[in-house]
Amino acid sequence: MMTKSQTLFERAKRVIPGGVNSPVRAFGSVGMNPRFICRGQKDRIFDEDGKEYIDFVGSWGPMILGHCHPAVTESVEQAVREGLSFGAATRREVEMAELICEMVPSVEMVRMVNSGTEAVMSAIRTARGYTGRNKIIKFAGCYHGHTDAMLVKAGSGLMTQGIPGSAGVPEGCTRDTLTAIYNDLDSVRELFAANPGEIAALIVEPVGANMGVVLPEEGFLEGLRGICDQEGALLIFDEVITGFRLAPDGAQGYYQITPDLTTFGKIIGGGMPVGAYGGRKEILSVVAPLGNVYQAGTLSGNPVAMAAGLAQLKILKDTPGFYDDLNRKSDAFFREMDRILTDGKVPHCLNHVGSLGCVFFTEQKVRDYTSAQSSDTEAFRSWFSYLLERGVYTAPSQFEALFLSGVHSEEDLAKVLQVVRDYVK
Ligand code: KE4
Repeated sequence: MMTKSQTLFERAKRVIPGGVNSPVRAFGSVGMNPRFICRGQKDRIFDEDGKEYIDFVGSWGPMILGHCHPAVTESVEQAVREGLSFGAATRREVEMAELICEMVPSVEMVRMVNSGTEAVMSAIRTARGYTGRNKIIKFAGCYHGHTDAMLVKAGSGLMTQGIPGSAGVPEGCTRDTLTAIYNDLDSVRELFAANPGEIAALIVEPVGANMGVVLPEEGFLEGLRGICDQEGALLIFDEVITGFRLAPDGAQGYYQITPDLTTFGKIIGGGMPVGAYGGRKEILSVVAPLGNVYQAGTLSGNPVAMAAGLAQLKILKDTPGFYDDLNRKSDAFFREMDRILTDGKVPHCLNHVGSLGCVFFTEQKVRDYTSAQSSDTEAFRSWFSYLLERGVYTAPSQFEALFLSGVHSEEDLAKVLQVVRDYVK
């Protein structure tokens, strides 16, 4: 007898490539069928067969307040009743832009788009338009969405499937994309030396979260800031994951490094399709209609999406101690998980910062794309399925992150740690 999820998956595969609208959802690398989720509530999600899970994916980052937060739901309901979309200027877009500029000091001006991919694509075009240069440096293992120029040694689903590049991307689209090694400043200096005066920008995930979680080592982010200043290139922080997650002002606040441009997504939409890119006024002034770098979008700044994002960001900004509590709770959780795996003599490397974490099954310290790839994906597969069968829903790929939210209860986290103890046994 097929489960409802299996029946839906068979139907989906007939009409959607791979049966999913994003490869990371396919459960391919863990050799299982995806669970079709029908609803969520706080830190729980429920599948079509009535199974309940403690959710550590949280829609890959957006659900930092958990599912169906009443204030977010109410704000969306209100907006929906006024009209879904006008393609005209609206009040909520101004409020959203003002709120992002207030919460992230390095952002003086910001443009809304519909996804993190669009935010990165637009930020890169802006950097090229502002500097008049073409080349871009990215890091192996970092994922910046699926815009052509970024599909070079990318992380996330490409790393999971072992396709560092993508078919359908002509050489001309990636000719100007240079790849450096995360946590290796010399590899960045070499690229600048080999391409003097040609590099428009360097884009980095200030915490790598698409090759599993890889932390910036002491001096790495500061080093990037210094090199970009020296070379007249823009430093772009891709904070689609870390933005409004590590701190109100994201990784740039957490690590106290000021980028020239920042890309956002996920949390700023509260679960609705939203991306944004912003930075210094003089840089954003090149963007049409103010300047001659063109970027547009039918649903950019959509009032319903803004309503969801505004409600979520306001709670994050106005809840006293939200980040201290979330980061303290998460730190304790990951440290205890690490201790259980160490005591159980499970070869692993657990990287975590704030409410982001990842368990690699390797003896190595994971600090870049190569060391991340040393993880035993078979061991990961057994870990993943053991947890899933016991109601713990984590990313179905070694090269993704675990996300905690403000509503993951101490009781639920204790339950998960007990499952990990049982796993180790
Ligand atoms: P979207 O286009 O998926 O909204 O954002 C692209 C993106 C850009 N930058 C960073 C640092 C990102 O992590 C992402 C998207 N992250 C993946 C999960 N690792 C999204 C999940 C998916 O592709 O379905």
